Amino acid sequence: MPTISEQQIENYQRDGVIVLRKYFAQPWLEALASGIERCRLEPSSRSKIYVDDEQSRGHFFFDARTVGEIDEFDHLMLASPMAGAAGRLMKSPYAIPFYLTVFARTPGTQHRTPWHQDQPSWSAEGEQACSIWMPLDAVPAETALEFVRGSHRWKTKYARDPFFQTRYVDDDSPDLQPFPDIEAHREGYDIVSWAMEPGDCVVFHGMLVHGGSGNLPANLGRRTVSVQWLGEDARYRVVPGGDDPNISAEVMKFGVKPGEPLVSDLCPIVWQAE
Ligand SMILES: O=C(O)CCC(=O)C(=O)O
Repeated sequence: MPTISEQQIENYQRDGVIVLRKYFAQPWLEALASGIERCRLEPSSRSKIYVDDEQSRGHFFFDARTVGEIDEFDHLMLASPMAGAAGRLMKSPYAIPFYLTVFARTPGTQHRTPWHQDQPSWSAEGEQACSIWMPLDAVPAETALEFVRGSHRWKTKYARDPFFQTRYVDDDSPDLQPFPDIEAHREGYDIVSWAMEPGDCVVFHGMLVHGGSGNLPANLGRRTVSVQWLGEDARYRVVPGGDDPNISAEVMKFGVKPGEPLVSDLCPIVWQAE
């Protein structure tokens, strides 16, 4: 299993994001490509077509899958070196997978994912929460997913762009602030991103502001999986207006109650610190 150094842990804790180079070998990439194919053929009720305009702006498919739905995704969540990276970087004694998202764009798709934070829409609260974003295609710098370094410590939860599921937009929680216009004031933010190769991945905190990953050239598509990981301090919460994607319904089927750890057959402990 690839190792995670103390320096990498410190960098992740400080910046809220870190790139891991050559973390996954080729067989993982091939299996995930076939998992994405299967997912596209049999999308779940959580799937979305964000863009469908082959002629000009391309096609952009999204889905979210839990453990027990697609074998190739289960293998990544339950038996890959991803869990160890998540647990070590979150400084948690254990890591549990929450769910996996698929972002698949056809060559030439321009549409960027809007700037957002993930965790305000998750039915899991806690500091030990991260996503690991793993592209199966090369990521040239000008098409990269971008991150506002250190924004996981902002302590502000922002409302989301209507691009995302409308149920969440209806959330009238008083603590959600209007999202700042980062695109119009990019120079005011510490924005970082990385050109990547298949096998690399980026780990980022659940509260880190991020967006992008569009602007694709005509000869390059983008298939990505992003796994959401939780640690020891994570607790199940009911999001007013509904979580996005809707994982809450599944969590409740496994008997987890609000305020409890999410550890269950849906979110099993797959890595523990020695
Ligand atoms: O790949 C993308 O377009 C967005 C990824 C993302 O927002 C995530 O993984 O949380």
